[in-house]
Amino acid sequence: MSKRIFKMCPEFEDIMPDEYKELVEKGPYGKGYGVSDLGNFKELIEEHPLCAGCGLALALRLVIASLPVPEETIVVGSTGCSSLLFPQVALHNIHSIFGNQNAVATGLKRAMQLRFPDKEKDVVVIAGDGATADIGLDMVMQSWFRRERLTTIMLDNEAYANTGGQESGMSVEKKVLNMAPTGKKFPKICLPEVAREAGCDYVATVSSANSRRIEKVVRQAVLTAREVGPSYVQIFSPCPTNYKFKSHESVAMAKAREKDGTYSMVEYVSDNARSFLEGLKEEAKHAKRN
Ligand SMILES: Cc1ncc(C[n+]2csc(CCOP(=O)(O)OP(=O)(O)O)c2C)c(N)n1
Ligand SMILES: [Mg+2]
Repeated sequence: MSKRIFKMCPEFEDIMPDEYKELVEKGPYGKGYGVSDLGNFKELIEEHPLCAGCGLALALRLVIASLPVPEETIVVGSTGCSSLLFPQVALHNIHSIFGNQNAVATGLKRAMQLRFPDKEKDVVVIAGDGATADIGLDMVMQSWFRRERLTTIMLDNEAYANTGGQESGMSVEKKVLNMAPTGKKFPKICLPEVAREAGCDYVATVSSANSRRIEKVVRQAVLTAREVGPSYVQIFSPCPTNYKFKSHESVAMAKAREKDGTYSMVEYVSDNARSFLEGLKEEAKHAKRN
C-alpha cells in the first residue's frame, strides 16, 4: 500500500511553492499520527485563507490529525468557509455543490467498495452547519436512513459565515448577526438527536478547544462507519468574524460554551456500535499486553 497519497507532477516541480512541496513530503500518511503529533507533520499550508482565530480551521487541523488512516480516506467537502481550506490540506478531497455532500459521498463510497473490494476506504463528509442542517439536510438524513457507511462531520460556527453572516438552523436563539438584524426566532436545531433517531450508530458533539475528545470521537465515528453504520460528529467551531469577538478569544469561547452547558456535549452509541468499539478496546489492550 502506498503511504504517499500526494505526488507532485514532475513537470510542475520547479514552479510549485516550497510549502506545497513540503505538504507532499511531510503529510500525515502512514505513521499512525494523532493530535499530540501536530507539529511533527504538515497537514495544512500556513497561509490558509481563513480568518485569524477561526475555530473551524483549528477543528479541521485536529480532524486531519485524528483520522485513523488518512492515506485511505477521502473527504467530501461543501461550499462554505471550509471549502477555502480544502485545496490546501494534505488529504484526498472532493468539493461538492452546497448541500449535496452526503449524496456525493454515498456514490463515492459505493464506487470505492466496487473499485477496491479488498480495501477499507473511509469516506468522511466535512461541511458547515448551513450545508448540513439546512440546505443539505435532505441529503444528509436520507444517507442516514439508508445506513450509508459514511461519517458526517459538521463544523458548526452557528452561522452562514462565508456569505457574511446569515442565521442558520444552528445559530443560537435570539442571536443578531450581520444579516439577521432582528435576531433568530427559534432555537438551535438538535441535530445530534435527529441523527440518533435517523439511525446513526455513533453520534458525538465536541468543541474545537478539546483536542483529545476530537481525536477520540473522530476515530470512533470513522471506525463505526467502516464496520457498523453511519456516524455523525458535530464540532463547535467559534467564528470571531461573525460572532464578533477577538480572534485570540476563540479557544476560550469554545471552552466557556462547553463549561456553561450552552453547547451540550453528548455521545450516543447504538448497541451494535458499543459492542464493536468495546471489542476494539479489548483488542488494543491485548496487543499492548503481548
Ligand atoms: C447551491 C448553493 N446555494 C447557496 C450558495 C451560497 N453559499 C455559499 S457558502 C454559504 C453558506 C455556508 O454556510 P455553512 O455551511 O454554515 O458554512 P460556513 O461558511 O459557515 O463555514 C452559502 C449559502 C451556494 N454557493 N450554492
Ligand atoms: Mg456555518
